[in-house]
Amino acid sequence: MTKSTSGKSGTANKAVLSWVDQIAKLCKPDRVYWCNGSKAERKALIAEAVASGVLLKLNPKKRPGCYYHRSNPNDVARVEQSTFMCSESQEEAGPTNNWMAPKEMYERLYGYAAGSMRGRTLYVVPYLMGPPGSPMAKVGFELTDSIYVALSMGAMTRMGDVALEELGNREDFNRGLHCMLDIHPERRYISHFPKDNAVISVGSNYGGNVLLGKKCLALRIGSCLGRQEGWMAEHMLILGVESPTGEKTYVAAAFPSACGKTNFAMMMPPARLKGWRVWTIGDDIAWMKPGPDGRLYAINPEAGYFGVVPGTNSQSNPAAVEMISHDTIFTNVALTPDLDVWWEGKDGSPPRECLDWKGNKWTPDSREKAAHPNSRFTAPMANNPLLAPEANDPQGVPISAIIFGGRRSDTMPLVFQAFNWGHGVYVGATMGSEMTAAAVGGAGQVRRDPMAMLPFCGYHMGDYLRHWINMHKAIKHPPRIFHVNWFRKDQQGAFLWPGFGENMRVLKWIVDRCHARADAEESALGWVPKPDSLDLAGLSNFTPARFEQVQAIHAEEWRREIMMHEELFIKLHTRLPKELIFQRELLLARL
Ligand code: GTP
Ligand code: SPV
Ligand code: MN
Repeated sequence: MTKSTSGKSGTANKAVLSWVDQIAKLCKPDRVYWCNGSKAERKALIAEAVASGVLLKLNPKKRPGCYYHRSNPNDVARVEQSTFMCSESQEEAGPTNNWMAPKEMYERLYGYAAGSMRGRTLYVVPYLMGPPGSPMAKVGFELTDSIYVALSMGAMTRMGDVALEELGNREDFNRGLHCMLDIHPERRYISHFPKDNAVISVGSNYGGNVLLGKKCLALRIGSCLGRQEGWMAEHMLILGVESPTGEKTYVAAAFPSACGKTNFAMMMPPARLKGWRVWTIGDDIAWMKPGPDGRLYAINPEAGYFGVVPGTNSQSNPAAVEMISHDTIFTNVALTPDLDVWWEGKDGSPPRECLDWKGNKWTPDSREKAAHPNSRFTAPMANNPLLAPEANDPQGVPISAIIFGGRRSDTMPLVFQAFNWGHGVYVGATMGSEMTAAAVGGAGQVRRDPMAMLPFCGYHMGDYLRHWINMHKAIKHPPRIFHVNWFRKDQQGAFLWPGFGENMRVLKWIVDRCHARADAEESALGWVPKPDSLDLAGLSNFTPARFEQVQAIHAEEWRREIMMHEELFIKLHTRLPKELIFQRELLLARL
């Protein structure tokens, strides 16, 4: 029943069929193509994308199975000002989301969608978020006129018949519609309708705006579902740490966009920490639910990585270098004359000449960057040499530690541990980070980004923080909570901490803390490693003075920091859990 062939529907699910029919009548495509997710189909779709110029085949000797894509230069990142939560009331969406009444938004977007696929193909993309058979998995459909989106969804999710099989005749699927229109910022809307489990995205063809399983379903709609159903949808990587004795400890970490999740999840530890290994379960999103044993279990709903390219090299992320050496789609990097790709921070020296991400001639003297700072790779997780087999475990993995971390040049030390869950929620809730190229506008400015979810929480942020506090009661053995900052700088503007693989030293302390075998001392912020409880041997130039500098807590910086906590709290005041105000008082007293 669920075997589709040559673009025909492979489902008898009436709710699906009638909705697809309704959208096709609205958008009026010349052709409706149902994706089945087979290898043969992928090959055929790629050939079609190459023929129409959407993809360029890269040099098969240098990058077998790889393709190059350029997005419209006005469409290179998520756009938060065009992202809307169309809840029943504005109060539900809260002060951190844009809101429009659902009826009004439907009218506007159906207006744009009407007839917009004339002369085009509508791809019906069924997809499954989560391992097949997982009680936490969810099915979505993306109806899109973008072959780039159909192909990307094929790498990022479990796409095709597998999703139809999982859904059967149920009606609880996410209804996603994506219309490219003319890729104009004025007609760009990424709109979510939590009551209908629906998403409509128009006017973009870039990443998080249009791969509707990712930020739209797995986080914005997912966070709404999680609150109702007693689980958590988080902007977190998931990794497994293997110790020299073979013990495995699972860790989830929330860092804001372009702040190091993919790198941390694929970390290669330094030789010094012999026998310690990291395995990837997910690099961007975690769905977490209390299990029968009282621990918090996490799955990665995705099946691929849409990762930041610049800075990827054999020092920073050797596993990613290997992963993207084949069967990868590159978006907005530079193109070399021999049909390979280049980006700032790649191994080796820059090409003498190439085409930049816009297609203009570029030389090392050019003032602009060759690759867009938010250029990305799209690769299936199966190609990650560090993939943990548990990434396909329907039950997920039990989380021992949750780590929060922002990008902060000052104020925040390298690492500290929260005293308890309530304090940890405060640490996550008040997290600040410098904005990055992953979203349009504001790069470099510090803003509050609670749990790295500011752009992704689908309802009132105050209620979200309440949900975090409530979850404690549902988890008998809650994960320990930590905060890290890889980005603190010295007076000269250089990073104090070497980062990347060396982050294993911090992760080891975190894991050892979870197993009650690492020392710590109390500070105003929380538990911090004693100078000798963090293994720093073999780190060149990392003197004890440097360690003190990276861990320092400066009173005047913290006075400013707490004022910034206050700004967020004032914004959320009508629904801010009182527990957080209490935590703030405790912090003030400790400082
Ligand atoms: P999204 O996919 O946008 O959610 O981002 P992400 O959190 O997965 O970020 P990613 O790992 O791709 O890192 C983004 C940028 O941070 C890259 O340019 C990295 O080079 C840089 N970065 C990652 N880890 C470290 C680190 O430990 N130290 C320093 N200095 N930079 C890092
Ligand atoms: C992010 O911005 O957090 C990303 C990239 O992971 S995107 O898919 O564009 O949202
Ligand atoms: Mn992300």
